[in-house]
Amino acid sequence: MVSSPLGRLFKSLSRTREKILHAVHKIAAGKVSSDSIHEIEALLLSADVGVATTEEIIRWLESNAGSSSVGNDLRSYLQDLLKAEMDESSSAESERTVVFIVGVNGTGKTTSAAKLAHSLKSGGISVILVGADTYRAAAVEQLKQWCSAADVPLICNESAQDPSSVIFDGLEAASAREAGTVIIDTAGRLHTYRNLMREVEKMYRIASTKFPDFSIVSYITLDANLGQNSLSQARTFNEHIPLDGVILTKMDGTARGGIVFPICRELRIPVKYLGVGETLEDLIEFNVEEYVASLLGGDEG
Ligand SMILES: Nc1nc2c(ncn2[C@@H]2O[C@H](COP(=O)(O)OP(=O)(O)OP(=O)(O)O)[C@@H](O)[C@H]2O)c(=O)[nH]1
Ligand SMILES: [Mg+2]
Repeated sequence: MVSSPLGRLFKSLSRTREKILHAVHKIAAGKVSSDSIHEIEALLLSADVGVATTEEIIRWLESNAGSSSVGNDLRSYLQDLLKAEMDESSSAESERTVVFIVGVNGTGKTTSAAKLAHSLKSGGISVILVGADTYRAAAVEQLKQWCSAADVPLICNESAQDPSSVIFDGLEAASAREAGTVIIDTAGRLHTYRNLMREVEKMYRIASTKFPDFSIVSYITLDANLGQNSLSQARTFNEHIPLDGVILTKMDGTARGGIVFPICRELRIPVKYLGVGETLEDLIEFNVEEYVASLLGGDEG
């Protein structure tokens, strides 16, 4: 059983790593033909590293081909590419924070909300979950089960129609209880449905205008298996509410774990967490060094 977070990350990235390492070994051998460049390009693209980053990596590999330290140098190079875009200053969840979890249907919002609640609680922060998915009857039941597993209080209203009213009630209750972090699970919505996107705006507005004591953080869940499609989801959500970060879910088992590069470098939204499974423990705080090490076959944690 792989138990440490780094071990789980390493395991999750195994299929992506296979592709990247195959590419690196080709170029490290020092024989750069146009055929091998095409092959490397195809490998990087199929790992969803994105066109722009693939081109940059190829240029870098060409000028470093044959070097005995190409593996280590590539590690620093990839770390620098990502670090340039990571917003180190934006703090994660602290006291009096509202965390909005938004995203397209089935991308892992509810599961991630529960995992995050569990992780914050384990770190000593008092957490309340608010179930603002008023569309599906089963949504509250799903959240109830998670909250009971994580031993976190849940505020919901099974008869409510308007998610903003649930959020209002939830934040009022949280204010009274002096809860530290309030995590809001929202309904899945297609980014192309304008009415649903306006509803997100309204929810965000309620929290920001009526509850100024809370700072707001909003995260979008993106399913790593959706590859480049997820970029347009995040772009559109970001036009409606300011996104502070990405929770990249279902990293376990995907061969497209390179998607972190276009998310950070093209969207310029930092990846904050990685979902690596279906249990409460399967959420990893994103860290550039650990991610790149796992991608290139560094030490298994
Ligand atoms: N393997 C794996 N499965 C995940 C992960 N995150 C979520 N899932 C699974 O994905 C499915 C959908 O997850 P939910 O959390 O219900 O997704 P959602 O975004 O809340 O869905 P809607 O509310 O219907 O929009 C469930 O079967 C989860 O167990 C992950 O990191 N890894
Ligand atoms: Mg849900």
